[in-house]
Parts: sequence; C-alpha cells; structure tokens
Amino acid sequence: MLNQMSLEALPDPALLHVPAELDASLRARQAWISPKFLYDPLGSKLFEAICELPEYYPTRTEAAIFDLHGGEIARTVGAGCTLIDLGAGNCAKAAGLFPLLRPRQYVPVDISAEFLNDAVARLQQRFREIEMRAVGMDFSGAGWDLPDFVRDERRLFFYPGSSIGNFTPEEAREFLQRVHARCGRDGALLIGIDLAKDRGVLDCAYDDALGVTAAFNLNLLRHVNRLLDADFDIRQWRHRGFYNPQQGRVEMHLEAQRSQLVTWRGGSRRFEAGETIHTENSYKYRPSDAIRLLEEAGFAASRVWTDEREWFAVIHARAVSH
Ligand code: AVI
Repeated sequence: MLNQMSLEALPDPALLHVPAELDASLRARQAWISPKFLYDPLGSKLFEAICELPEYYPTRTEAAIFDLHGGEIARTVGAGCTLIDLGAGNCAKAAGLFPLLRPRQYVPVDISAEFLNDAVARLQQRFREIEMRAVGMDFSGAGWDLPDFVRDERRLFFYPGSSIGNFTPEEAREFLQRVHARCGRDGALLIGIDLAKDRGVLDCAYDDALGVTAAFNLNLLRHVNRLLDADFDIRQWRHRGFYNPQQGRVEMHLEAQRSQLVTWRGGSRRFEAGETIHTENSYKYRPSDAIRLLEEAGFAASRVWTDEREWFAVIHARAVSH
C-alpha cells in the first residue's frame, strides 16, 4: 500500500522558554549555552560537513559497523518495527538501514524541523512503502512525549552518532529512562556510543585543521543573536575543543579574544579576554560503563558491535520492565 506522506513538525512548547533559558545560562559564573542551539539550519549543515572530515572518526566508524554487521543487526531487531529516529538530522543514517530493517513506520524527530521536513520529503519519494511522519521537537529535556500517531507496537528507538555523549552521565541516565518509559511492549533501543581512546585522536577530532568545527561552534553565537536579539561579535570569539581527562569528556568552548560587553534582550554581560562560554561536552565511555548506564535506565544490552580499534560501539538493548 502506498502511504500518504505526512509531515507534521509540531510546534514545540519547550521553545517558548528559550529566551529565559539562554538568559540564565549566559549569566552563570561559567557561562554556557546548551549544545542544542548548535543546530540551526546552517549549524546542521556544518555538522554534516564535520562528519566528512578525516579527523572526525565517529560517523565513519559507526557507518562501518552498520555496514559490517547490518545483517546481524537486522536479525536482532526483526522486520516491521516502528523506527523512532531521535535527532534524525538529514535522516541519512536511518535511511541506510531501511533496506535491512524494513520498518513499518518511520518517525524522525529533530529540533530543527525545517531541515527535517526537507530530508523526509526526499526520503518518502524513495521509500514509498514506509509510513513517514516527522516530529519537530526538543527531546533533550524532561517534558517531551510522542504524538498519538506513533505506533506503539515494536518500537525501536534509534539514537546513533553518540549524541548520548552530549549529556552528562546523570542526564544521559534520565534521558534513557524517559526513552525506556516510551518503549511500550517489546520496545528496544539501538544506540551508537563513542568509546574512550587516545586523547590526541580526540583533540584533532574536535579541533580540525580546516576549522569546520570552529565554524560550527561559532555559528552558535549567530543563532543566539537571532534568538535573543543579542550582539555577539563573532570575530571576537575563538573556538576551543579539547579532551578533559579528569571528566572523561571532550569540551567545546568559545573564548573571548578581548574584553567586551555583550547585550541581549533583557540582559548584558562583560566577558574578559580569555573568558569562555562552555558550549558542549562529548563524553567518551568504556564499553562496561555504557552497558551499566543502559541497565540503570531499565535496558538490557542484547548485542554490542564494535570496530577493530574499539573506538565506537553500536548497542542493541531491550527495554525490560521494572
Ligand atoms: C552530535 N554529537 C554527537 C557530536 C559530538 O561528537 O559530540 C557533536 C560535535 N561537536 C563537535 N563535533 C561534533
């Protein structure tokens, strides 16, 4: 049966709180901006470019795992699932798995609804037998739920790319618990997790020679300028990306190049030269820690696939009831 394409980028109530959220984080002693604001339409494209960089190994390594173990992954998942793609972006990763997984329904979810709608419209032309319905939603916080049209049978939450690493371990556990609560009967999770490795590899991956990651990070200030009527002067800021061994994470910051006053709707702050705005964490897990994290959220890892160097893991985990 040929399903009608249906694109429903729902208005997200969480976005109403954006100005207050940004105002508070910019005023904090260590100023910070949530990494979710990295992904405006240009930021999403810059992230796609990052994934093409020789230094940025996660996307390629994960793709190689899917290529090598796709058959086993499909057998583990089984055909006809409801594939819920969290942070779908251009939907390319899930689309690559469609021929193997043969989902009944595909529900890409992303904060950047504009970007998502374009991607889904193209994809629906290629895979007409799969019902596709897009959801524009910020699922990083507590208050999200899936619309009623999402089938509740055999849900497979797909969370590739090690986006879980962008949460602190505590936030990651809470996030996974929320996913678990929405799994329904026979639900499962297919997740990609970046693993701990040599810091030289990590430093280069998050501070590449071409400066694409720098543009991705700096573009955040443009986005905030629009969201908050702020007057960040992009040229006065510099990208920093480095591994923090104490915390087991890569950190991205924007560093003020000189003392400057930044104003926005409802507030202002002086940043001294060298002061930073913390914009992202990217935690790197040991396999045993990743499995423990999943268990703490109510999942049981049924399969773990890694690459030869053990740089990245793809884990299939079933939701177990408490
Ligand atoms: C989306 N996320 C998993 C990326 C990461 O590696 O943490 C975001 C990114 N930041 C800089 N480069 C890529």
